[in-house]
Amino acid sequence: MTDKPIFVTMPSLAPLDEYVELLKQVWESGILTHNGPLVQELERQLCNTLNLPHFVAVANGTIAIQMAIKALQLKGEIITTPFTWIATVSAIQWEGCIPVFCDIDPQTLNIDPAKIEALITPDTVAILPVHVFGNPCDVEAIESIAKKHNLKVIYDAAHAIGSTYNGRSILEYGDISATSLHATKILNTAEGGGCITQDEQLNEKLKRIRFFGHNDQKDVVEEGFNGKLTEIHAALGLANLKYLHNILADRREKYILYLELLSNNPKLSFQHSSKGETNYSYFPVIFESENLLLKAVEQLNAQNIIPRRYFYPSVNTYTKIVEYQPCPISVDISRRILCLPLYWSLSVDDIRRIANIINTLF
Ligand code: T4K
Repeated sequence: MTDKPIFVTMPSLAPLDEYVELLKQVWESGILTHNGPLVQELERQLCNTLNLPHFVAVANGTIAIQMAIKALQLKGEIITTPFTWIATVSAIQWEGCIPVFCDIDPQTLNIDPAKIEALITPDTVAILPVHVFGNPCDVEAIESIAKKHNLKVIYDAAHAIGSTYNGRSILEYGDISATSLHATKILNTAEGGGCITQDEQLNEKLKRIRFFGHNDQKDVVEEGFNGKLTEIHAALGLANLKYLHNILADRREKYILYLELLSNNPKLSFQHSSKGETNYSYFPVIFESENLLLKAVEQLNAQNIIPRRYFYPSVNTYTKIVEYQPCPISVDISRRILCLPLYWSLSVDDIRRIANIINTLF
């Protein structure tokens, strides 16, 4: 047993002195927020690193989804996945839209494109899939359905910085992608997020929505709110961004090691990627039954190892806030899936130990 708990994740943090060096600029300028120089620099560097045309940095990933819905002026039904964090669905509802749940593909754990069309009604305005655990959705199939039915596409790319599709950042796809820079994500600003679009005018609109609907002259030209990221958060993002490639490579190695250690276990199965390349941001394991999962959690917890049941329960069953709609695959998977610890400072020995605890259970 370890003294310190091993959590499902730990933030990747740059050396403190590199962060402090950036903070000195904030102390010197006195600019703490309102699209200051460090926010702009973070946006520029994210565009360069990920080869994106634009990046609008915002306060968190949830507000990024809300801003995307607002910018596209959506009112009506939005087809989304129930296998997600509650934020995907609460953002839809906060923007006055209705979530319609489409079941998932049991292999990729993403929305199943083959099930989308049956859910389209005259009130459908958009599709909002999630690149679950960084695994890219089948963006081509989704785009062709959207084109055929004249629907907008917003990707919840909260997990997906560093994931690619056809060699391009997955954040380039859809009318808008919304990502998260939360402490638990591959790249973090403690709290933070971003909206990404290819469309110049939409990009300008997103910037206005982030800042109360102000234009450059501070006139209020449309409905907006406060979605700003602070300079303190942007400084952390800039410090951490230098290490993004190392972190991605490290996750990939650790993910592959887990797979090697666990893939012969007949009681377990794993997320499959479709066409794109994941960023390996989580290591989800699907157990043969919920009972086995609960046993694994008990054994791991006894050793001070704290995995997490992402995503459980399936969001279509949150009947206090959504109308129940059946999605049997998502409900089944959500009961049997567990994310094992995976982060920069996790040692290879700990991964071997965790895999060993699981393998010796059965
Ligand atoms: N869409 C999707 C698909 C999402 O998954 C999320 C968020 C969003 C949208 C919305 O993005 P944000 O608005 O959050 O930017 C975490 C995160 O709060 C949340 O960002 C994330 N998804 C979700 C999947 O997980 P919890 O409840 O698991 O956090 P917590 O506090 O239990 O942390 C997990 C482990 O991480 C802890 O055991 C220890 C470690 N940790 C956590 C924090 C916050 C640290 O070491 N340091 C920290 O500061 O929610």
